[in-house]
Amino acid sequence: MAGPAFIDTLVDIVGPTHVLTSEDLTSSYVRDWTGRFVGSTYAVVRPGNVDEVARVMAACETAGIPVVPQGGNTGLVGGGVPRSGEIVLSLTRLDTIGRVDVHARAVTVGAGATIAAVQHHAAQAGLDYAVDLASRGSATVGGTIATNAGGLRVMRFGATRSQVLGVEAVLSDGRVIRHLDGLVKDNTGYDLGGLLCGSEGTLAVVTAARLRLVPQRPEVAVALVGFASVGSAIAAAGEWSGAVDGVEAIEFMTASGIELVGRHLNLPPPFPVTPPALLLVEAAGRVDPTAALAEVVAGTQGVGEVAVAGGPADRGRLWRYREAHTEAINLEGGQTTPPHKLDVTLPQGSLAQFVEEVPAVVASVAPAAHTWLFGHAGDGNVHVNVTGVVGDGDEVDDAVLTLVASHGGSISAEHGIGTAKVRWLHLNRSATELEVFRSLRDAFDPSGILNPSVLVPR
Ligand code: 2HG
Ligand code: ZN
Repeated sequence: MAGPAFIDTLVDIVGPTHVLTSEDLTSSYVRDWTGRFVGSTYAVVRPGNVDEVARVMAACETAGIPVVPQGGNTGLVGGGVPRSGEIVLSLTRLDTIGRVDVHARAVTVGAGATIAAVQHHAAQAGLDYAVDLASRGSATVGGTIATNAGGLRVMRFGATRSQVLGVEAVLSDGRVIRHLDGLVKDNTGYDLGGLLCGSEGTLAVVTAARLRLVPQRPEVAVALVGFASVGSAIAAAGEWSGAVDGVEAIEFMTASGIELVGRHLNLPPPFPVTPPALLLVEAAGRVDPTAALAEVVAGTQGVGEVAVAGGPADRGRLWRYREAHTEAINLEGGQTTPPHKLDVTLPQGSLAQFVEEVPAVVASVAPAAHTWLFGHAGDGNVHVNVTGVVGDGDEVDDAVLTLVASHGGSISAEHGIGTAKVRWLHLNRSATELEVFRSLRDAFDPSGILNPSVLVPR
């Protein structure tokens, strides 16, 4: 374990103001956003460049001290907080953003740059970064690479892995791998950048990335559409994926979620009577998609009330119902019972049945709990959030994830495994796959100091 001499070593590398040891300074780094995953640390280290990251890692390896790399600490599966007293390596100071290469449509950015900052920078050059998520103001490029974050536009542009053209990363012994040329065609062996996407800080510490940018889509249409039943909403999501040009997001909500958001965040209901199920759909392109979207919506079975956004502010108003779900659910859970977040994907054909079944399955093991359902219907991705869970609530996770697996779904659509889902990874990954995972960890990090508690724990 780290001692005063080791702290001095860290101070020599990054300077005294960037080694935090007192509890009041480290508290926001040891606790996740929901308050469900809380740990402790001897020190938070905040290097300012890749050389400092390399020296910190070399020092940790020599001393045998485990490290949890951390970006904006917006993760939801307990993968970025020190659950077993590890040192926290915060990458937020590596926030440089390079010049946009307009012809190649790419930019090189530091791991600590936020998604909002990258989007803003790209916009100055008439481009956009395709990954978007409600936590855009805090989530960092490094963290979203480590978790292969998905977000709101996966159906059009893919998740983070599809945007990464190359990475710079520090290995556990301090050596640096750097492949940032970002050539469109580059068939020179293993795609290490692709492998680091979703590796959850277990293989190397991402310090920079070359990111693909996409053209801006200046004409945007957003509609909030009510349905009489969950089944008809899910069926419509499947239909619209292929039928609406430039569709970027089809988001699912229920009446209880809308009511919750209204109650905690003081939003007026979107319709006089909130329908049982709702889809928020966004399409964008060079040509105004409003008329085409309205036509497809009007021709869809089961559609009730429809609100079409009248301009950018109105689009924000409609999106707020969806984006505020996470915050409202946390407020509902309160400090003492933070929600269980089960981020899962189902095959499109099973999605409606799963959504109908899951509240009763949760109630069968936790009668006092409440199940909230929302998510990215266009990707088959439902966020099953459960509040009012007493104790560790493993029986809730077990019931939901077993149901997911029985439908041929994935126990983690976009948040990762972290420490929260380690016990259930076998539902999706064979023993042989897990052996290969362990061999990869050993190859990248033979001393076993990188994020030891997550994914396939050391
Ligand atoms: C979202 O889609 C995020 O808003 C968070 O993935 C989901 O709070 C959640 O469970
Ligand atoms: Zn999501």
